[in-house]
Amino acid sequence: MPHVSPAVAPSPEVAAALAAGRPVVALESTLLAHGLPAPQNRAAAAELEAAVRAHGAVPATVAVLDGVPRVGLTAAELDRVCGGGLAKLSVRDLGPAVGLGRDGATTVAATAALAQAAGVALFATGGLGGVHRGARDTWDVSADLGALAGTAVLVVCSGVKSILDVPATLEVLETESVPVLGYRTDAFPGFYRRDSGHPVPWRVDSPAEAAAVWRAHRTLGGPAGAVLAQPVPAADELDAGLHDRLLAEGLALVAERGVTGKDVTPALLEHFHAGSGGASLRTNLALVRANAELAAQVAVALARVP
Ligand code: PSU
Ligand code: MN
Repeated sequence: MPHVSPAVAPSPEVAAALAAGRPVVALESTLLAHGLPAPQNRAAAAELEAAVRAHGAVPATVAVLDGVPRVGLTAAELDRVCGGGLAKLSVRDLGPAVGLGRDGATTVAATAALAQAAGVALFATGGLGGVHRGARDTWDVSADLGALAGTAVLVVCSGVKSILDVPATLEVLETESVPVLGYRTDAFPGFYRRDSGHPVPWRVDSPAEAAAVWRAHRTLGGPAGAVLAQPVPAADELDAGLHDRLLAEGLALVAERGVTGKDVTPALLEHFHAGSGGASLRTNLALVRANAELAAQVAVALARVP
Protein backbone atom coordinates (compact mmCIF):
# COMPACT_ATOMS: atom_id res chain seq x y z
CA MET A 1 0.00 0.00 0.00
CA PRO A 2 1.37 3.46 -0.83
CA HIS A 3 2.42 5.71 2.00
CA VAL A 4 -0.50 8.01 2.85
CA SER A 5 0.31 11.24 4.63
CA PRO A 6 -1.92 11.60 7.71
CA ALA A 7 -2.62 15.19 6.68
CA VAL A 8 -4.50 14.05 3.58
CA ALA A 9 -7.99 12.58 3.74
CA PRO A 10 -8.84 10.17 0.90
CA SER A 11 -12.56 9.34 0.61
CA PRO A 12 -13.48 5.80 1.71
CA GLU A 13 -13.82 4.71 -1.95
CA VAL A 14 -10.42 6.15 -2.90
CA ALA A 15 -8.75 4.67 0.19
CA ALA A 16 -10.19 1.24 -0.60
CA ALA A 17 -9.09 1.44 -4.24
CA LEU A 18 -5.54 2.46 -3.27
CA ALA A 19 -5.28 -0.27 -0.65
CA ALA A 20 -6.33 -2.86 -3.26
CA GLY A 21 -3.98 -1.48 -5.94
CA ARG A 22 -6.90 -0.50 -8.19
CA PRO A 23 -6.51 2.42 -10.63
CA VAL A 24 -7.28 5.93 -9.31
CA VAL A 25 -7.23 9.24 -11.21
CA ALA A 26 -6.95 12.60 -9.44
CA LEU A 27 -8.95 15.53 -10.86
CA GLU A 28 -8.24 19.19 -10.27
CA SER A 29 -10.78 21.61 -8.73
CA THR A 30 -9.48 25.05 -9.77
CA LEU A 31 -10.58 24.32 -13.30
CA LEU A 32 -14.08 23.77 -11.87
CA ALA A 33 -14.13 26.69 -9.43
CA HIS A 34 -12.17 29.28 -11.41
CA GLY A 35 -11.83 27.99 -14.98
CA LEU A 36 -15.45 27.18 -15.90
CA PRO A 37 -18.62 29.23 -15.32
CA ALA A 38 -21.53 28.02 -13.14
CA PRO A 39 -23.67 25.99 -13.64
CA GLN A 40 -21.68 24.24 -16.37
CA ASN A 41 -18.86 23.63 -13.88
CA ARG A 42 -21.03 21.31 -11.75
CA ALA A 43 -22.13 19.34 -14.80
CA ALA A 44 -18.48 19.10 -15.85
CA ALA A 45 -17.47 17.82 -12.40
CA ALA A 46 -19.97 14.97 -12.70
CA GLU A 47 -19.04 14.26 -16.31
CA LEU A 48 -15.32 14.03 -15.54
CA GLU A 49 -15.90 11.60 -12.71
CA ALA A 50 -18.19 9.52 -14.94
CA ALA A 51 -15.57 9.50 -17.73
CA VAL A 52 -12.95 8.13 -15.31
CA ARG A 53 -15.34 5.43 -14.07
CA ALA A 54 -16.38 4.47 -17.60
CA HIS A 55 -12.75 3.58 -18.29
CA GLY A 56 -12.30 1.46 -15.20
CA ALA A 57 -10.72 3.80 -12.65
CA VAL A 58 -11.89 5.57 -9.49
CA PRO A 59 -12.08 9.39 -9.72
CA ALA A 60 -10.58 11.49 -6.92
CA THR A 61 -11.41 15.16 -7.23
CA VAL A 62 -9.07 17.14 -4.96
CA ALA A 63 -9.92 20.23 -2.88
CA VAL A 64 -9.44 21.64 0.63
CA LEU A 65 -12.71 21.80 2.59
CA ASP A 66 -12.98 23.00 6.20
CA GLY A 67 -9.21 22.93 6.36
CA VAL A 68 -8.99 19.25 5.35
CA PRO A 69 -7.15 18.29 2.15
CA ARG A 70 -9.61 15.90 0.49
CA VAL A 71 -8.82 13.37 -2.22
CA GLY A 72 -12.18 12.16 -3.53
CA LEU A 73 -15.31 14.24 -2.96
CA THR A 74 -18.98 13.46 -2.35
CA ALA A 75 -21.72 15.02 -4.52
CA ALA A 76 -22.41 17.58 -1.80
CA GLU A 77 -18.71 18.46 -1.62
CA LEU A 78 -18.61 18.90 -5.42
CA ASP A 79 -21.58 21.29 -5.02
CA ARG A 80 -19.49 23.36 -2.61
CA VAL A 81 -16.50 23.42 -4.96
CA CYS A 82 -18.69 24.58 -7.86
CA GLY A 83 -20.91 26.91 -5.84
CA GLY A 84 -18.62 29.93 -5.93
CA GLY A 85 -16.53 31.79 -3.40
CA LEU A 86 -13.68 29.30 -3.01
CA ALA A 87 -10.09 30.52 -2.83
CA LYS A 88 -7.63 29.40 -5.51
CA LEU A 89 -4.94 27.36 -3.77
CA SER A 90 -1.52 26.69 -5.19
CA VAL A 91 1.04 24.72 -3.16
CA ARG A 92 2.12 27.73 -1.11
CA ASP A 93 -1.51 28.27 -0.06
CA LEU A 94 -2.02 24.73 1.30
CA GLY A 95 -0.41 25.48 4.68
CA PRO A 96 -2.44 28.65 5.29
CA ALA A 97 -5.73 27.11 4.07
CA VAL A 98 -5.31 23.98 6.20
CA GLY A 99 -3.83 25.77 9.21
CA LEU A 100 -6.66 28.30 9.24
CA GLY A 101 -9.43 25.79 8.49
CA ARG A 102 -10.49 27.29 5.18
CA ASP A 103 -11.96 26.05 1.88
CA GLY A 104 -10.22 26.21 -1.47
CA ALA A 105 -9.95 24.76 -4.95
CA THR A 106 -6.56 23.31 -5.86
CA THR A 107 -4.49 24.23 -8.94
CA VAL A 108 -2.45 21.73 -10.93
CA ALA A 109 0.47 22.32 -8.54
CA ALA A 110 -1.56 21.83 -5.35
CA THR A 111 -3.56 18.92 -6.77
CA ALA A 112 -0.34 17.16 -7.77
CA ALA A 113 1.07 17.66 -4.26
CA LEU A 114 -2.03 16.24 -2.56
CA ALA A 115 -2.37 13.39 -5.08
CA GLN A 116 1.21 12.36 -4.45
CA ALA A 117 0.70 12.57 -0.68
CA ALA A 118 -2.30 10.24 -1.05
CA GLY A 119 -0.41 7.81 -3.30
CA VAL A 120 -2.22 8.68 -6.56
CA ALA A 121 0.09 8.83 -9.61
CA LEU A 122 -2.35 9.78 -12.38
CA PHE A 123 -3.91 13.19 -12.67
CA ALA A 124 -6.13 14.67 -15.41
CA THR A 125 -6.72 18.35 -16.14
CA GLY A 126 -7.28 20.79 -19.00
CA GLY A 127 -4.23 22.98 -19.29
CA LEU A 128 -1.07 23.48 -17.28
CA GLY A 129 -0.05 26.85 -15.95
CA GLY A 130 3.19 28.11 -17.44
CA VAL A 131 5.34 31.10 -18.27
CA HIS A 132 3.15 34.13 -18.98
CA ARG A 133 3.80 36.42 -21.90
CA GLY A 134 5.82 39.35 -20.61
CA ALA A 135 7.24 37.26 -17.76
CA ARG A 136 10.59 38.98 -18.31
CA ASP A 137 8.97 42.10 -16.76
CA THR A 138 6.23 40.61 -14.54
CA TRP A 139 8.06 37.46 -13.31
CA ASP A 140 4.70 35.67 -13.72
CA VAL A 141 5.65 32.00 -14.01
CA SER A 142 3.06 29.53 -12.75
CA ALA A 143 4.03 27.51 -9.68
CA ASP A 144 2.70 24.52 -11.68
CA LEU A 145 6.10 24.27 -13.38
CA GLY A 146 8.15 24.16 -10.18
CA ALA A 147 5.66 21.74 -8.64
CA LEU A 148 5.95 19.36 -11.60
CA ALA A 149 9.71 19.44 -11.19
CA GLY A 150 9.44 17.91 -7.72
CA THR A 151 6.18 15.95 -7.70
CA ALA A 152 6.07 12.44 -9.13
CA VAL A 153 2.68 12.65 -10.82
CA LEU A 154 1.81 11.98 -14.48
CA VAL A 155 -0.37 14.89 -15.60
CA VAL A 156 -2.65 14.30 -18.59
CA CYS A 157 -3.53 17.65 -20.17
CA SER A 158 -3.99 19.44 -23.50
CA GLY A 159 -0.75 21.38 -23.26
CA VAL A 160 -0.92 25.03 -22.28
CA LYS A 161 -3.07 27.86 -23.52
CA SER A 162 -1.78 30.31 -26.06
CA ILE A 163 -2.43 32.99 -23.39
CA LEU A 164 1.00 31.82 -22.17
CA ASP A 165 4.46 32.01 -23.70
CA VAL A 166 4.45 28.44 -25.04
CA PRO A 167 8.13 28.09 -26.08
CA ALA A 168 9.31 29.58 -22.77
CA THR A 169 7.06 27.14 -20.90
CA LEU A 170 8.56 24.22 -22.84
CA GLU A 171 12.07 25.50 -22.06
CA VAL A 172 11.32 25.55 -18.32
CA LEU A 173 9.92 22.02 -18.47
CA GLU A 174 13.16 20.95 -20.16
CA THR A 175 15.29 22.70 -17.53
CA GLU A 176 13.29 21.05 -14.74
CA SER A 177 13.73 17.59 -16.32
CA VAL A 178 10.00 17.05 -16.81
CA PRO A 179 9.36 14.61 -19.70
CA VAL A 180 6.77 15.87 -22.18
CA LEU A 181 4.97 13.20 -24.22
CA GLY A 182 2.63 13.92 -27.12
CA TYR A 183 -0.32 11.51 -27.19
CA ARG A 184 -0.73 10.40 -30.81
CA THR A 185 0.84 13.69 -31.91
CA ASP A 186 4.25 15.18 -32.69
CA ALA A 187 3.01 18.70 -31.87
CA PHE A 188 2.66 20.15 -28.39
CA PRO A 189 -1.08 20.93 -28.15
CA GLY A 190 -2.25 24.51 -27.60
CA PHE A 191 -5.35 23.74 -25.51
CA TYR A 192 -8.10 25.31 -27.70
CA ARG A 193 -6.02 24.42 -30.79
CA ARG A 194 -4.50 21.02 -31.58
CA ASP A 195 -1.08 22.38 -32.50
CA SER A 196 0.73 25.13 -30.60
CA GLY A 197 3.31 25.36 -33.39
CA HIS A 198 5.98 23.68 -31.22
CA PRO A 199 7.07 20.04 -31.33
CA VAL A 200 7.05 17.55 -28.43
CA PRO A 201 10.31 15.76 -27.65
CA TRP A 202 8.59 12.33 -27.42
CA ARG A 203 5.46 10.70 -28.71
CA VAL A 204 3.41 7.75 -27.39
CA ASP A 205 0.54 6.08 -29.23
CA SER A 206 -1.23 3.99 -26.61
CA PRO A 207 -2.01 3.96 -22.87
CA ALA A 208 0.36 0.98 -22.56
CA GLU A 209 3.23 3.02 -24.06
CA ALA A 210 2.48 5.92 -21.72
CA ALA A 211 2.46 3.52 -18.75
CA ALA A 212 5.78 1.97 -19.83
CA VAL A 213 7.40 5.42 -20.13
CA TRP A 214 6.06 6.44 -16.72
CA ARG A 215 7.38 3.29 -15.03
CA ALA A 216 10.81 3.77 -16.60
CA HIS A 217 10.86 7.48 -15.74
CA ARG A 218 10.07 6.70 -12.11
CA THR A 219 13.03 4.34 -11.97
CA LEU A 220 15.57 6.40 -13.88
CA GLY A 221 14.35 9.93 -14.50
CA GLY A 222 14.66 11.67 -11.13
CA PRO A 223 11.96 13.15 -8.91
CA ALA A 224 9.98 15.09 -11.52
CA GLY A 225 6.46 14.43 -12.72
CA ALA A 226 5.69 14.05 -16.42
CA VAL A 227 3.28 15.60 -18.90
CA LEU A 228 1.14 13.51 -21.25
CA ALA A 229 -0.24 16.04 -23.71
CA GLN A 230 -3.32 15.12 -25.73
CA PRO A 231 -4.78 17.47 -28.35
CA VAL A 232 -8.47 18.37 -28.17
CA PRO A 233 -10.56 16.09 -30.46
CA ALA A 234 -10.49 17.57 -33.99
CA ALA A 235 -14.27 18.07 -34.08
CA ASP A 236 -14.09 20.26 -30.94
CA GLU A 237 -11.14 22.46 -31.87
CA LEU A 238 -11.82 26.21 -31.61
CA ASP A 239 -11.86 28.09 -34.92
CA ALA A 240 -8.43 29.65 -35.54
CA GLY A 241 -9.74 33.14 -36.35
CA LEU A 242 -12.01 33.25 -33.32
CA HIS A 243 -9.17 31.97 -31.14
CA ASP A 244 -6.74 34.66 -32.32
CA ARG A 245 -9.29 37.45 -31.82
CA LEU A 246 -10.19 36.31 -28.27
CA LEU A 247 -6.54 35.97 -27.35
CA ALA A 248 -5.63 39.49 -28.51
CA GLU A 249 -8.68 40.97 -26.76
CA GLY A 250 -8.11 39.02 -23.55
CA LEU A 251 -4.46 40.05 -23.28
CA ALA A 252 -5.39 43.70 -23.90
CA LEU A 253 -8.15 43.47 -21.30
CA VAL A 254 -5.98 42.17 -18.44
CA ALA A 255 -3.33 44.78 -19.25
CA GLU A 256 -5.92 47.57 -19.32
CA ARG A 257 -7.57 46.47 -16.06
CA GLY A 258 -4.25 45.90 -14.33
CA VAL A 259 -5.09 42.27 -13.48
CA THR A 260 -2.08 40.54 -11.90
CA GLY A 261 -0.98 37.45 -9.99
CA LYS A 262 -3.33 34.53 -9.59
CA ASP A 263 -6.24 36.47 -11.09
CA VAL A 264 -4.66 36.59 -14.58
CA THR A 265 -5.49 33.04 -15.68
CA PRO A 266 -9.17 33.11 -14.50
CA ALA A 267 -9.68 36.56 -16.10
CA LEU A 268 -8.38 35.37 -19.48
CA LEU A 269 -10.47 32.19 -19.34
CA GLU A 270 -13.57 34.17 -18.46
CA HIS A 271 -12.98 36.43 -21.46
CA PHE A 272 -12.73 33.42 -23.78
CA HIS A 273 -15.99 31.96 -22.46
CA ALA A 274 -17.88 35.26 -22.58
CA GLY A 275 -16.52 36.32 -25.97
CA SER A 276 -16.98 33.07 -27.89
CA GLY A 277 -20.70 32.55 -27.32
CA GLY A 278 -20.05 29.22 -25.63
CA ALA A 279 -17.67 27.82 -28.28
CA SER A 280 -14.58 27.94 -26.05
CA LEU A 281 -16.57 26.30 -23.27
CA ARG A 282 -17.51 23.38 -25.52
CA THR A 283 -13.85 23.01 -26.52
CA ASN A 284 -12.74 23.18 -22.90
CA LEU A 285 -15.26 20.54 -21.76
CA ALA A 286 -14.41 18.21 -24.64
CA LEU A 287 -10.69 18.26 -23.93
CA VAL A 288 -10.95 17.75 -20.17
CA ARG A 289 -13.33 14.84 -20.72
CA ALA A 290 -10.90 13.26 -23.21
CA ASN A 291 -8.03 13.77 -20.75
CA ALA A 292 -9.99 12.15 -17.90
CA GLU A 293 -10.67 9.14 -20.17
CA LEU A 294 -7.02 8.84 -21.20
CA ALA A 295 -5.76 9.21 -17.62
CA ALA A 296 -8.09 6.38 -16.58
CA GLN A 297 -6.79 4.17 -19.40
CA VAL A 298 -3.17 4.82 -18.38
CA ALA A 299 -4.03 4.18 -14.71
CA VAL A 300 -5.58 0.84 -15.71
CA ALA A 301 -2.47 -0.05 -17.76
CA LEU A 302 -0.24 0.81 -14.78
CA ALA A 303 -2.33 -1.19 -12.32
CA ARG A 304 -2.11 -4.23 -14.62
CA VAL A 305 1.70 -4.34 -14.48
CA PRO A 306 2.63 -2.42 -11.31
N1 PSU B 1 -5.13 26.51 -17.54
C1 PSU B 1 -6.34 26.30 -18.07
N2 PSU B 1 -7.44 26.24 -17.25
C2 PSU B 1 -7.32 26.39 -15.91
C3 PSU B 1 -6.01 26.59 -15.37
C4 PSU B 1 -4.95 26.64 -16.22
O1 PSU B 1 -6.46 26.15 -19.27
O2 PSU B 1 -8.33 26.36 -15.21
C5 PSU B 1 -5.84 26.67 -13.89
C6 PSU B 1 -5.19 25.40 -13.37
O3 PSU B 1 -5.74 25.11 -12.10
C7 PSU B 1 -3.73 25.80 -13.21
C8 PSU B 1 -3.89 27.23 -12.77
O4 PSU B 1 -3.03 25.04 -12.27
O5 PSU B 1 -4.95 27.73 -13.58
C9 PSU B 1 -2.63 28.03 -12.98
O6 PSU B 1 -2.80 29.28 -12.42
P1 PSU B 1 -1.60 30.32 -12.42
O7 PSU B 1 -1.40 30.65 -13.87
O8 PSU B 1 -2.12 31.47 -11.60
O9 PSU B 1 -0.45 29.61 -11.80
MN1 MN C 1 0.84 33.47 -12.05
